[in-house]
Amino acid sequence: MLSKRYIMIMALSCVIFGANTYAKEWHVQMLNYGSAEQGGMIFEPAFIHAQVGDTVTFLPSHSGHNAQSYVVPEGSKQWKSSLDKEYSITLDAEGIHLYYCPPHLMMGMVGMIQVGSAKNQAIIEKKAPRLRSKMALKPERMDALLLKIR
Ligand SMILES: [Cu+2]
Repeated sequence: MLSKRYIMIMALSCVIFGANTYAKEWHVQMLNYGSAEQGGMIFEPAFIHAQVGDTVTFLPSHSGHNAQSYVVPEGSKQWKSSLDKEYSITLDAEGIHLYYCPPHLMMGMVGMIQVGSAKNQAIIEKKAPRLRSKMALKPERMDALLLKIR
């Protein structure tokens, strides 16, 4: 038999730790250059598979960048960070966020956050080509992101 005291402690632990046990904090660096293979002007990591309740924080590791949503999951609001400022979003709906760095879209600076299941994949695939057409350099980065959707 479990003692009442033990049960009480377990119940309290659930209250204190339960809600946040599985919420994860992700960090995306905004960089002027990555590895030789990645090239310049990148979000690192560029693709994240997160869950509802997780937080993603964009870090201005190098200056001159910001992040702005292009497509968000149904039920989520469009978002935009300020230049050179740390910025966090809490992922509140399942689906995919496709985002970019406005100053460096032309140089292929795009990223993707999949939250849970890829509910809006069809919309993403319909709208991605338009963003891709503005990527004068490294447009293949968009193709690579689309292939990572699960
Ligand atoms: Cu940038």
